[in-house]
Amino acid sequence: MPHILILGGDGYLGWPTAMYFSHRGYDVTVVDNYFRRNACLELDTGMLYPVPTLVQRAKIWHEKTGNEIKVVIADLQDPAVMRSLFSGSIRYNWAVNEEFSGVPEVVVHYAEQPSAPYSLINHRYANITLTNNLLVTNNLMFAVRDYARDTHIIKLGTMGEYGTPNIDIEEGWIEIDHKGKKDRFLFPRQASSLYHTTKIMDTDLLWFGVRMWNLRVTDLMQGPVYGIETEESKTDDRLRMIFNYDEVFGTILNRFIVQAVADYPLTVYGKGGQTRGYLNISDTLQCVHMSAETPAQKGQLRIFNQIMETFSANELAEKVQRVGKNMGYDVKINHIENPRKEAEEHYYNPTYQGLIEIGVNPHYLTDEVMEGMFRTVVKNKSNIRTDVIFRGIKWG
Ligand code: USQ
Repeated sequence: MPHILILGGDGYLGWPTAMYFSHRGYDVTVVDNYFRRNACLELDTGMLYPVPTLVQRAKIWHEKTGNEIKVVIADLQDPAVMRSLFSGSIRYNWAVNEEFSGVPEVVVHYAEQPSAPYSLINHRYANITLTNNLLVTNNLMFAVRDYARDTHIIKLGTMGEYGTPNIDIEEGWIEIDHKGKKDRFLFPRQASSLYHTTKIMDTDLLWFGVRMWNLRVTDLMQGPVYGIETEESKTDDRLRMIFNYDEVFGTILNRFIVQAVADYPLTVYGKGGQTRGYLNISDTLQCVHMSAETPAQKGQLRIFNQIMETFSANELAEKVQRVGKNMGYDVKINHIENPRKEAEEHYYNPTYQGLIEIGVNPHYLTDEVMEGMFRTVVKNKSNIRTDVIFRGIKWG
């Protein structure tokens, strides 16, 4: 059984990824310091439903499937913690078999502060974002360099690294012909928040590690994710992922569906022409899985744009309104002053073929998918707190 290490295993994507790989026969270890849960408590963001701790979920998963997901609760900003995961001196907070699973063949790096608004609340939150994201990435790079040079690093990047340039967005790289000579460079990046800036810096750190020490890295430039369940989470309510609908940690479509159910007018920021590439959470798992199954070469930084289709904020609002109407909800759309500093009308034409070429089978945002999300949200309607939906964290 290949051993996969999932950093940030408690989060919206981390826990479903852990179950997905465990279900497919991988030996899984997850690490988390509960950053997301603590930040949600500190900022009073609310969640759609309570989620058992990581240790509790690993126990429930084991009871139901017989599969073990080993759990480490620790802060990966501490280099000693990161190194222990590769050297074998690791201490598990929960494991059936306490023996070290061996140097991981694959490590998936989700252990980051993932919210653009959080990174711009004020100077303190900007610093937390920068320190956490850059230190964890650097600690990972050095641990792999020192103990596990063959280990394939799959790091979650973001489409927001590219911003919204007025040219087509390539998959990570661009060939530049300059004064009669050609070379290949990372595609120009221009982040739309400090969080996105840390993701650019992560990419640059790992690109350095690839060139210096022949590391093997896949960087997945992911767009905003939507969805509230996966094949594995559906089997037991206690195995569901953390789900946020607040301004800080909720992503647009997840927020809009909750807003529709709560009879809260959809919060389209500004003109609503902001276009992004989106994907279903089940496709995130597929993309990470296919990347793990086809590792990058030694000395290769492989970059994929991890999106399945593009929509503007207006298009998403209209879809939610239409599907909501069919289900008996009178969904209103409200264009509110944009708290962010971003282009509200722009060209957007990214390439996203690479993941399909390695075997990912895309799922699209159909009415059925949205109806399923509505149904799950309705079941938890009594937990929705309308006071956390909009707080107006300003970029400016
Ligand atoms: N938006 C609204 N109304 C809302 C929320 C968002 O109009 O109530 C707009 C935003 O202004 C933005 C777009 O929808 O133009 C997407 O916003 P989002 O909050 O869904 O996503 P974002 O802040 O960009 O960040 C999310 C994840 C982040 C990931 C990123 C991918 O939180 O971890 O990296 O999506 S991307 O957007 O491609 O950079």
